[in-house]
Amino acid sequence: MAFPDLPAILRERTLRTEEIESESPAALLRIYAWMHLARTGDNRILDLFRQGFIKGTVAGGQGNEGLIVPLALLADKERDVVAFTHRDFGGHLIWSGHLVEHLNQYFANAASPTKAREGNVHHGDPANRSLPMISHLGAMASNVLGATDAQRRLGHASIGFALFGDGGSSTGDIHECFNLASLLSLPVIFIIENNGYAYSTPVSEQYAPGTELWRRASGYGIEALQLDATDVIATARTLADAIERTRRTGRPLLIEAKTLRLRGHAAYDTCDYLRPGEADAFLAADPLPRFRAALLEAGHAAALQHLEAELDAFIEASIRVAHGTPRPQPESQEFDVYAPSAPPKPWIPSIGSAPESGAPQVETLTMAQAINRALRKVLQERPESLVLGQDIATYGGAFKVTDGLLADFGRSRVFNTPLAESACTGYATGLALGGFRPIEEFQFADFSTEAMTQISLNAATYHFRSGARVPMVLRLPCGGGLTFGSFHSQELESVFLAMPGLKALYPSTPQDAFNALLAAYEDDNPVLLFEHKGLYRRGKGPVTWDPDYARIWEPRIVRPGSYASLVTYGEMVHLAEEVAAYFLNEYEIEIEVIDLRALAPLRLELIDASLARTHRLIVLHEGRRTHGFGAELVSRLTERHFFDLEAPPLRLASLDQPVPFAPELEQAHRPTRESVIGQVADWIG
Ligand SMILES: Cc1ncc(C[n+]2csc(CCOP(=O)(O)OP(=O)(O)O)c2C)c(N)n1
Ligand SMILES: [Mg+2]
Repeated sequence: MAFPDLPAILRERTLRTEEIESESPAALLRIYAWMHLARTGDNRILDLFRQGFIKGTVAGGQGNEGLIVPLALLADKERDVVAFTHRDFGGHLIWSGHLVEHLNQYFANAASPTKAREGNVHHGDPANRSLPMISHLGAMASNVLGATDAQRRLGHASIGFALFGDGGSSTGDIHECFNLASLLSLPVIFIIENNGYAYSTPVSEQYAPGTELWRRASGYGIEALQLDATDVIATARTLADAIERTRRTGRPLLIEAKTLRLRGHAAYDTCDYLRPGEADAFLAADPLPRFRAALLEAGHAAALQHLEAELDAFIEASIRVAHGTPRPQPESQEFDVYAPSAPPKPWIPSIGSAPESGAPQVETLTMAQAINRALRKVLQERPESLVLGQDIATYGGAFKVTDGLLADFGRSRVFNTPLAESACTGYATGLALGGFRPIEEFQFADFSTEAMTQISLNAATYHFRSGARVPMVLRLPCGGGLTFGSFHSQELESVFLAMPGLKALYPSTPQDAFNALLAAYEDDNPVLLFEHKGLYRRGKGPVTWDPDYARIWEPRIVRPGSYASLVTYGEMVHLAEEVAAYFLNEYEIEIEVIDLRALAPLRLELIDASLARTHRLIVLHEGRRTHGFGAELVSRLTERHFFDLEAPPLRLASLDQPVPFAPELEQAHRPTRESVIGQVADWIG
């Protein structure tokens, strides 16, 4: 069905500063029209939810139109960045798309912007820099920071709008973002939609009485102001000025907007926590009828009547179209958890920074040096690459893996981040959405848990829920055996890979590490690159230009054998080789050692072929046994080879406890040459 024609008044989606300064009637009627559309749309969505046509729940923006409509009209939709909240239906309507497309989202129709994979207001338009929300409050602000920075780096005079509520203002991410935006001097307007409540929690239980949210900004070196978003014209003037100022200064700004939430938290909210008379006071302050009354007073009765009738007919016609739009078909659902990667661009066939002239260049490097070389190559040959992380610039990183990169590539491309893993990962995600390809170093893999939401819920799900790509590499120095204790030694692959959408590589040699960085870099998804700290300087190995570097996504036979297939990865590959050598020398038993290399997506064909020869499976890894990655490997392989196996699979891993500190304790905790030999010998029987 064709989309209903847009009423003439909705064809304009902008508001110029001069128009609001002069209070031009056309501009005021335009603002009113979009407010009316948003309000009536929200109300009709609530009706449709109550009638059972819309599922889940709906959280409306009734009462917030006085803020979001002028803001979205004033924003430059061709270059600015925004992340709307669940109160900002009006903002979505103005930013892009036809009402039917937005309704498709609520109906969860096949043609919805999220392909019906997300409901309610969880859509956006990432191609036009409207970044979709996830439920986790506060999580989108850092994406706005990154995408705004990306726009600025591309030479656009863009600004970003990071919206969140009074409740969201308490999240750690928001505080991290205030600091990050100020530190990096990013032109982002933080807008707190302070409607007095977070679900049922009044602001008196959200932050200390006597404090005010906008005053927080001064501690971060950010200018701030407060506005009353129930006064539409004053709000529009203040916003126009704030936008112009932010575009000019390039500095962040915080606006605390006093706004309203007229229909409670969401469709199911009983609102019985409100104080007596409070609901009436909200209704009395409602910006829409007040603005309408002012327009009537100014003599626009006929125009209002006409536009309301036209808009209401448009809304009903759009609802009819959305209603008749096909439902999603499970059988036709594309399985696009991962973004398909674009065909790789050619690299200069060299491991160095200079084009190679003749014979293949082979150098003997540690793994740390090999990764440094790969980073250098990426920075040299890919202008959209950025390297960021704690202490990675002047200092060269805790493990010196980024040594010298700052000197050669400059601080705009190789830069330190503050100690804020969550916001910095969200910021990197925003950079990736904006056309850059960040490589973020976590000082230790352990600290990536600080960015759990950003990695596994936000970045990892981006493509599935919006179609946008998040190409970024998260470098994770991991693993134990170095007496670093429980918070600097963990293996976190099974924690992250329990969530869909992430890819993961775990190289065990300098050559593989070099290849892995290139392969991870050119993938269009977030890729976890596990780097075992014990391997960084554990001897050297040959590194050369390998045209088949992308084979790193498949396992490799390290050592052939006929008796059993031992599947492992990371530092344990080297231990497995020693164990296999022992069994060959002592018992003439040949164990085939397979280095998995890619933990996600799993490619098991080579292991299938190995098991078809050996009929015996050993899985070895350094992470804990319970819920460890071996559980997945053993069950998948057993499902495929159950009737062929001649012995129960053997699963070797660390103990089910935190990684202990003392060398004696840690030695007993992790698989060692002796413990693995003992367990394999018992298993052979
Ligand atoms: C991190 C996080 N914790 C809890 C929730 C559950 N939750 C959803 S909305 C909401 C209240 C939000 O209040 P506020 O930020 O003031 O926004 P408002 O709904 O008032 O616009 C809560 C607690 C969530 N979405 N995210
Ligand atoms: Mg609130």
